[in-house]
Amino acid sequence: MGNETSPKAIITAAVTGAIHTPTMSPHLPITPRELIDDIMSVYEAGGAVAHLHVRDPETGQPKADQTMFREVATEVKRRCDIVICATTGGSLGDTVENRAKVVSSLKPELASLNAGSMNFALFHVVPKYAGQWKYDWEERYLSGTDDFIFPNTFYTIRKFTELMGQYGTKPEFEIYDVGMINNLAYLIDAGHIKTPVYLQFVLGILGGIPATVENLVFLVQTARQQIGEFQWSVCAAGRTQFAMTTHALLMGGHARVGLEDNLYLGKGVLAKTSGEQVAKLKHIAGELGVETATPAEARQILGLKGLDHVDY
Ligand code: KMH
Ligand code: ZN
Repeated sequence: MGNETSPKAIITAAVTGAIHTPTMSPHLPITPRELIDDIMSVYEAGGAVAHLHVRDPETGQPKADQTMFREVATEVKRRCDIVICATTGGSLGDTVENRAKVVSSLKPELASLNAGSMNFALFHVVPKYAGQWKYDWEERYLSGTDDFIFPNTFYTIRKFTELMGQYGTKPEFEIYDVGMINNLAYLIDAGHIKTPVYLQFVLGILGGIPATVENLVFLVQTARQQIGEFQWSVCAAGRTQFAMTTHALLMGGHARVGLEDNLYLGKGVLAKTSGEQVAKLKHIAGELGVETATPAEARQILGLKGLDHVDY
């Protein structure tokens, strides 16, 4: 299903995101230096793509700061050829305009493009950390999501698509629920989105589709019926990360790990780096007889413009 043209699996790692907060793990990368080190751990473990958010280095709060995006991307490019997938999801509550800036600024090879609106909910984790918060923004940020819509309207998706088209940035469409496939199918039919598309199925976010094998099969089948040929990857929240990414590998998909999605390496064991999770998944892939892609092979599979054409 899907990915018939790709014999190798792309391992992506999302190194920090905008979901977890500093209280939850001392290993969550915050500063540009920590982000660079974490991306290098991903590269050294065999990851081909690093999905990048940045944070306020003082407080750890997610913040789409263009200087920090540039600092991290430039240093990573100096050290290795990993593909950088810049976030346009940004931080919860950020404006669409601010979220888009990284595309015109870095002109990255790949950027996330969220395929629909949803109540992106994190409030349910708050009780677990009661009385332990390191920073006062954390509890407020997470609690506020019980009344928060992550806005990605048809208009917004079209605008992001046009912007990425202008700079040759390939969209990685984030699909949090099955209706978002319908959104993309409509926009493809209407001529707004070019094919072949690259889909990232994001499972297990509260407000989105639960992380089950049945749902993963359902998502891939629905996309096949609605869209036809496409490349796809899977990431999953928390403890479902390795079960879902392993299933993706078995189904011929690509897979994403990283501390944005899950802070743990196994039950009760915090991952020290995103690279540790990449190494674990690469080992699983090896056991399953699935070869993993180098950054150069990932560029070929996804049809990326190459590092000579970015602006960092
Ligand atoms: N910022 C989160 C709401 C993305 O990177 O495009 C979702 C997110 C998606 O992290
Ligand atoms: Zn992200």
